[in-house]
Amino acid sequence: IDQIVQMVKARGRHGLIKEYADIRNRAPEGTFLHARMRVNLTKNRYTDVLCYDHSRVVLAHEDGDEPSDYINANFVDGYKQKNAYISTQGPLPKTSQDFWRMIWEQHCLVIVMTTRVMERGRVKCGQYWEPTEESSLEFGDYHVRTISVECNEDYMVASLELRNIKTDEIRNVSHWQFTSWPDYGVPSSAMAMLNFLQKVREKQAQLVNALGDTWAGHARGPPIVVHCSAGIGRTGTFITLDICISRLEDVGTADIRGTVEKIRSQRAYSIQMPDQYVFCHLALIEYAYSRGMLQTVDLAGFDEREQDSE
Ligand code: PTR
Ligand code: PTR
Ligand code: PTR
Repeated sequence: IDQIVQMVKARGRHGLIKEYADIRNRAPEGTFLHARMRVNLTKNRYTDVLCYDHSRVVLAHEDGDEPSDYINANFVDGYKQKNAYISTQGPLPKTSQDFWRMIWEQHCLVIVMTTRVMERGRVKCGQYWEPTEESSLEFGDYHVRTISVECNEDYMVASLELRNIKTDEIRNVSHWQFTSWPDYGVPSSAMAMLNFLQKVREKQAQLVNALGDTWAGHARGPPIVVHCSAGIGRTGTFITLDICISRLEDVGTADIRGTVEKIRSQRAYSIQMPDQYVFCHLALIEYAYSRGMLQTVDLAGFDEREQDSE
């Protein structure tokens, strides 16, 4: 971690922004054929945020007038864990049913939402769950009931009950919404975000434990679903930090650039703004400091503007 601090200090904000530009300039490595199919076009929230074929979450085929296995969602590997996450866009009214179908089919226990439903007067995500207790919504074969809601300064936790109407089975899903993260931006407090992340991990661990040995061989359980509006900027930032923190705790180091590149190979465009890339570095250092892995943090000069050499 000391090396990371040195590296961040040496590059400065300007250097990190350049590094991010390099990552971003690389062409996507994969195809978007399913995302571009005519029947699927309206299932993408943003026409310019498509989903790779090779890592997409394939829905089970269903009978019906419009069978489709497409949702704008990708599996993303975690630290020493394949498919630790599903990165996805904020559900649209039209895709909420598919979203719940995905949760059901992948046996997901925890949903992380890093956007608000409305931002700056624009709808960023569908209301696919009820934010008030003892109310419910129905999407096709799925009934979603909100059992309890806990409000905190920067996040809200809802305990949901997901019922498969066809089979009459019920499962619990824990919904974690971080409410103080502006789109195209970074949270004002890294600590608030890191606390939130820690609580999400604890919840996932607790729910996986409660399942007993159902997940034998997959010690950390089913994927955590992470979404914002497009499912790239804030979602990518959250996942980058989660992976880097896991590695930091395991072996005392982290590779932010490599992590971002790996995530982008599974969910195209992940981490959308230069500031989000910078934030990952600063938040990781803050995390290390808060855990006593660093005695001091000296980043003097980090924000100084360098002369552009071109
Ligand atoms: N054994 C399954 C796998 O390896 O993917 C995991 C699994 C987990 C299967 C949960 C079923 C599960 O839940 P339920 O019994 O509620 O369908
Ligand atoms: N076309 C959209 C745009 O207006 O930029 C795509 C987009 C929207 C990209 C939101 C990223 C966004 O942020 P996030 O992934 O954090 O929701
Ligand atoms: N409206 C978005 C933007 O201009 O930022 C659309 C967009 C989203 C464009 C992602 C490109 C994106 O990814 P990248 O440049 O990282 O390939």
